[in-house]
Amino acid sequence: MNHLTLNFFKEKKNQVLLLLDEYLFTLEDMKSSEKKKIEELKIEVKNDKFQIVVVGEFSRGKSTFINALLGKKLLPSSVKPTTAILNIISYSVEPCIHIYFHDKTKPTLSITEHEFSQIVAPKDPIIGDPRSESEYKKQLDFLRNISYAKIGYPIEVCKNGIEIIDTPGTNDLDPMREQITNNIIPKSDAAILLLSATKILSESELSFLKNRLLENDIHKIFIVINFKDLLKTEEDMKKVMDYATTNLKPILKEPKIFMVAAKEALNAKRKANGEVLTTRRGPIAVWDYEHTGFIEFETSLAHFLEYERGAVKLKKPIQRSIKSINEVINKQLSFERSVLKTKKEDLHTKIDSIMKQVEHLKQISQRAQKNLSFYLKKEKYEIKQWYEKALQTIYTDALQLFDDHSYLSASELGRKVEDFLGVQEREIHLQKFEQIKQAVQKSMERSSEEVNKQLGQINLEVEQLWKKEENNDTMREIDIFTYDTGFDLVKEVLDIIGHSRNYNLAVKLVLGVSAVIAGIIIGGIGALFNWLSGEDEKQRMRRDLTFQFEQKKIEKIKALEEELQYLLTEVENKYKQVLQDQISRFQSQIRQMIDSTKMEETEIQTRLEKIERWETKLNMIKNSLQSLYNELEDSQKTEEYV
Ligand SMILES: Nc1nc2c(ncn2[C@@H]2O[C@H](COP(=O)(O)OP(=O)(O)O)[C@@H](O)[C@H]2O)c(=O)[nH]1
Ligand SMILES: [Mg+2]
Repeated sequence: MNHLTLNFFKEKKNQVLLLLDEYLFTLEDMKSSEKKKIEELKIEVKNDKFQIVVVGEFSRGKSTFINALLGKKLLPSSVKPTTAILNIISYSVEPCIHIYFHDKTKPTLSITEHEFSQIVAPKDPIIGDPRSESEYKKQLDFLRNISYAKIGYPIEVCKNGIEIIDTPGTNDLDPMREQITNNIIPKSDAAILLLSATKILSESELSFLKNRLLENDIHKIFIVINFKDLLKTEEDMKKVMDYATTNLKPILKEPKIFMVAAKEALNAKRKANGEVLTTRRGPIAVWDYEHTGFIEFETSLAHFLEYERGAVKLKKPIQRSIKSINEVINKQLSFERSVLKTKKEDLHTKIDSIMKQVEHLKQISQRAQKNLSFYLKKEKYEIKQWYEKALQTIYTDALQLFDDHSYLSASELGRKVEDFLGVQEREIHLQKFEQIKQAVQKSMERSSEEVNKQLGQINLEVEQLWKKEENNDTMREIDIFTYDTGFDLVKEVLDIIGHSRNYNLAVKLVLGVSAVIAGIIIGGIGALFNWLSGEDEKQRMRRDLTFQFEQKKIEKIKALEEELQYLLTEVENKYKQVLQDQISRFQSQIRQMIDSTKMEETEIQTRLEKIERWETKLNMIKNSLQSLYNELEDSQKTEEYV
């Protein structure tokens, strides 16, 4: 029983991989330097993962729901709210659980399933018993140091590269909310929001949807109403569905809403897998899987992942391969052909001139790199300053709002501040991305002027070889002039960074995981120690809030620093790489020209025939990639009408 399959996507992915192999084979034959790039692209296509994130408030059945998806009771679930941590579940032949700590110098900890359940749900303290209370506090301290847990298990569902992220439950004013909406949901492929059929759409949940999810790609959000089994009649179910639809429509336009009984789905799958389900009172009556609502949900999710995500994800590498083939045909092959057809005395003059130009390019490239490094450092400092100020402003305003409305009840006050923060934090987050983007672009532009000019100059010299040939062979070379030979260094680097797997990973790690956890602790621990103090509620709330903001600011600035550090180093590296690639391309062109001056007429003829064959082959691969691309695009279009 494996409902969640991604067959269409897998098939297309394999076809792309086969075509890339063919392309690589030809590049190998040509001894082209393009090979490295395509090998990296292949790894990227192979390793692509689907991340599904499950979010919701406490006790909505998140852990049970994930267990049901997996068909195995892997995550502990509990009747009372537990202090959860972020869990990342993925496929592994051998079951394993690893705990990662905030402190990166601390080694990861490998633990058993039993130890895991004890960590995630520490036993309640006996209030008044100092030993028990201190034991409890020690356990919470341990939890506080955990960044996230990685759970590997041989689960069918995850075999297709699916990763499931279990997030801690959040309420109003929980800093975790911001992390989930700004960092986890945008980077996941699908987000599942769990609601309860018996407490359908609380104020807090509506506020979460309205204020936090606004800017997200709402297509990928699945609304799942759990606890279907607690509704007695079909009529009740319809009422709950209607209520949810009416309230969600203004926010999500066309929400995908499902109603499930996660606990029953889990039991049905466990039974089907051969597990014997009993309690002390005897065997458990298990629902038919068909009645749990899971089939509808899993089918829709798989469909979405296949057509919308899978197709989108594959289209990018296909486009890049086509671009690469075009470049090889237009730059490498056509170049060599024109060199072979140029008169030898003309070639000698050309070689001298281009060699000098490339020497100059090397010198100014060094200078450009130094300048870039300098400008980026300056920008980094300025972004940090801006960010700190912006955070301070919203937190001050939030406290002011709190004071201005202190006549409200504690819960109304909480909502008021949460609604305000939801919008403001989102805004700053988006501004931050824009600022970083602009800083990178500005710094590169400022340092690239001279280099770009020189690159254009050399390109022009090389191009003149073709221009000369144009007179003899107009038909063949016409392609080159419709093809843009102009090269923009800044655009090229930005393009590479945008595709760089390392960069995506870094952002995922830095923003997605470490920053996230900063949030839970503050919110979670504060809430858990409520029973220790008998202070006036609002006073304590204000103090908690002030403390939370201070901590949040520190953590967020630290996260920004890490993110910038990683990103800016990546920018410098890629910049250097692109420049070097350009220089080596010119150098190999010079070599080709020198070689050509030494060739006999018959050799030249043989070589020209080879070039012809390669070109035909590359065009064939390109056409196949293009039709795959069209097929993917069509699959997305038809999906809209399903
Ligand atoms: N009756 C019923 N109980 C459920 C269902 N799903 C979860 N539960 C129970 O609800 C409680 C909270 O579930 P849990 O998965 O720990 O929620 P989480 O805090 O959101 O992770 C547990 O006692 C579960 O057994 C369901 O579909 N039906
Ligand atoms: Mg849970």
